[in-house]
Amino acid sequence: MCRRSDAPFPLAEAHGQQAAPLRFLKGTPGVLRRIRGEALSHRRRRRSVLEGRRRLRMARTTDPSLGGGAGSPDGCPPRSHRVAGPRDRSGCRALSRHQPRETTLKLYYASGACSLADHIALHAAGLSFDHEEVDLKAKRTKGGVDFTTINPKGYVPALVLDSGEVLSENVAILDWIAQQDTKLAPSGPMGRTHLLEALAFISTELHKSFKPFFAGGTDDEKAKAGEMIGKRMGYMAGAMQGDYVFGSSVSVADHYLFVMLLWAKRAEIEPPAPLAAFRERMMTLPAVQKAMQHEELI
Ligand SMILES: N[C@@H](CCC(=O)N[C@@H](CS)C(=O)NCC(=O)O)C(=O)O
Repeated sequence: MCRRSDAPFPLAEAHGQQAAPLRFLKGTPGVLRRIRGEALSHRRRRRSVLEGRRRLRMARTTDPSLGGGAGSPDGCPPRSHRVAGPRDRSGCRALSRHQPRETTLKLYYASGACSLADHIALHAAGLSFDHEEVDLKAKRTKGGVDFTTINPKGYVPALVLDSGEVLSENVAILDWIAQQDTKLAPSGPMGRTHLLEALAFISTELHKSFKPFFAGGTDDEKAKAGEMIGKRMGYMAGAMQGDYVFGSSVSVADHYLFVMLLWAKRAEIEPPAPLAAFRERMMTLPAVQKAMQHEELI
């Protein structure tokens, strides 16, 4: 007859199953193997959950901008910001709704790089965020962290979301920001699609064409690239629907295009007149001023 062993079988009990003594399973190796296999996979799953929690707590402990550090020995946000109740996935108690939310949104950038577009967009969206400069040659953050542990691609921009998820690629980050503040995207049922169309053009046809200027291209390569950039800027100038890409209001596509125009100036490429005027207009926007001042560009 079945007889419960005194020895606990914690994994089964943790999953609400009856504790099954191994002794009882003697002589039924197939069943034993199956149950052991199941127990192992529970164990493995549990280990990976615990590892995820440990990593999030570690990040919070070492990086105050990720919601912890200061005065929180367990790596969670300060006690005063938490409420009683169940713990979240990282093992911390929930944040109180009556306390200011800890900012975990964080932009990794390099001064004057394409990440300036995201920097401007975050300000334009009125989001509260932290930022840290990255040394792109050494692949180290200002704080001395190996940047490839944050973005394995090793390039900026990288945006750490509140969830801890790391977003890379200008098109995705700018689209995400525009979803947080829909004023930064054109309206209408096709608005987002047209925004992605513009962002993809700026990313793949303009941004990438600058490579010879930043990656030690020859004079010939630079001349060819400059010609191509001029043509594509000509297209962009003709497609402008008003003062900005989509008419009278500024979108994240304008932020990205503006950075391309700053690069054009640096590379001594003369943009078409409407885009030169657009660059000056953009320079007056508070979000642009704030981001450029922070990056010590003005
Ligand atoms: N595909 C990426 C490219 C980003 C990119 O080109 N980043 C440059 C700065 S503008 C960078 O970090 N370069 C350093 C490297 O690639 O090592 C995107 O569109 O976001």
